[in-house]
Amino acid sequence: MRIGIVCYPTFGGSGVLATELGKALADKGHSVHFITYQQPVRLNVFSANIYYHEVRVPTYPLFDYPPYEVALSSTMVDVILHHNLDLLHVHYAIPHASAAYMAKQIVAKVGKNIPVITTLHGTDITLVGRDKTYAPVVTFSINESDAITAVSDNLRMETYRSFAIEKEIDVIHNFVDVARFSKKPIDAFRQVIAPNGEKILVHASNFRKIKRVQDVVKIFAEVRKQMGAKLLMVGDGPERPPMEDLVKDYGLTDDVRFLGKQEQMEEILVVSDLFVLPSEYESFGLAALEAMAARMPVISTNAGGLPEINIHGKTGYLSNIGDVEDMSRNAIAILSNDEMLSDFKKNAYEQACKFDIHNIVPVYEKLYSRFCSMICSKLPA
Ligand code: GMT
Repeated sequence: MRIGIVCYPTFGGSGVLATELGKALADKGHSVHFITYQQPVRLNVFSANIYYHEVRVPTYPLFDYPPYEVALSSTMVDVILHHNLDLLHVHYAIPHASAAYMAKQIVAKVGKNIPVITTLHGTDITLVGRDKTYAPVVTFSINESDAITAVSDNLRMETYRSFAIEKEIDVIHNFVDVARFSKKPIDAFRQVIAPNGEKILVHASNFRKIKRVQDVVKIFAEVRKQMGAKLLMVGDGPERPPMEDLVKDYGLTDDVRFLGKQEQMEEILVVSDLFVLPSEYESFGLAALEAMAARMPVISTNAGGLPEINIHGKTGYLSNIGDVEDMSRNAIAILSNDEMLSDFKKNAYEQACKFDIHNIVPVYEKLYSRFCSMICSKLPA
């Protein structure tokens, strides 16, 4: 099939998932056309089946706000027609679903039918999309999509709760390439980070308020009182300065490393012991799933879709939002008992395998085949 994928090209989970999906589809023989304003961060491979189309947004002195959505729709039209796409799969409703709707109408005028699949990822529904500035367009464009998917049962329910959606929303959980994240750890790297055998905790996010990164530092401070430990903070974002202040206030500067945005997450995760995700909301928590594939138990909140991946008392622990005391207690319990740590690591890995790329990508292919059965009868196995 010839598939157009539209996503945010940044480190956010929706862009990561969309890019990994495109790469997997290309490996299976489909032609995949990424349509984004920058090369997606995870699009770091060469494949004869992958095409990248950059959305250029011309500026003009009259515009205070360059019309990105118009440029996006126009680029979609161009790619649909010149590469004879079979379908468009847009990730994150704003503005991708409405831009796709516009493109669909334009190509229909020249007799081309392009099915549009919209995958909802989280803040497009729970935060930004709900804002009344965007809500009417979000509702309309979701309803006009030929198929709608959500990355968790929780997000599906939240979408029905917040918008007047008239169609069925299919849940297709996010996935991880388990083989990539469960590679053999490089001992030398662990030695550099934790030279005295300290336990390594990791957090990865875009450091926005919703991630409650200060809670990560508070939990780490409690762990550090009980044992030698190091904290790796991966990512960047607006909450970094107050978090750095907190690290200094606790006197933890030597034990906390800010690694910035990282493309090779697997190399960090495989040498680490515990992943901490105290978010106020996660539709899914892809970062936690990647950690689990690298055999890391997860200390998280019970918010949103997190209980769909992190199993309390098995792959990690779930606590109420902001309950730093409980999350600290759980982290210390896992890290101070080697047998328990090893059981949780094994369980985390087994749970991640349920969400392996090879199990989930065929579900997307099956969904695509609903809209182009003739073409899809020739789908690669
Ligand atoms: O978490 C973020 O702020 C980034 C956001 C995004 O849109 O890229 O992530 C959302 O989509 C991910 C992939 O489906 C999910 O794993 C994240 O849980 C979700 N984030 C939120 O719901 C806050």
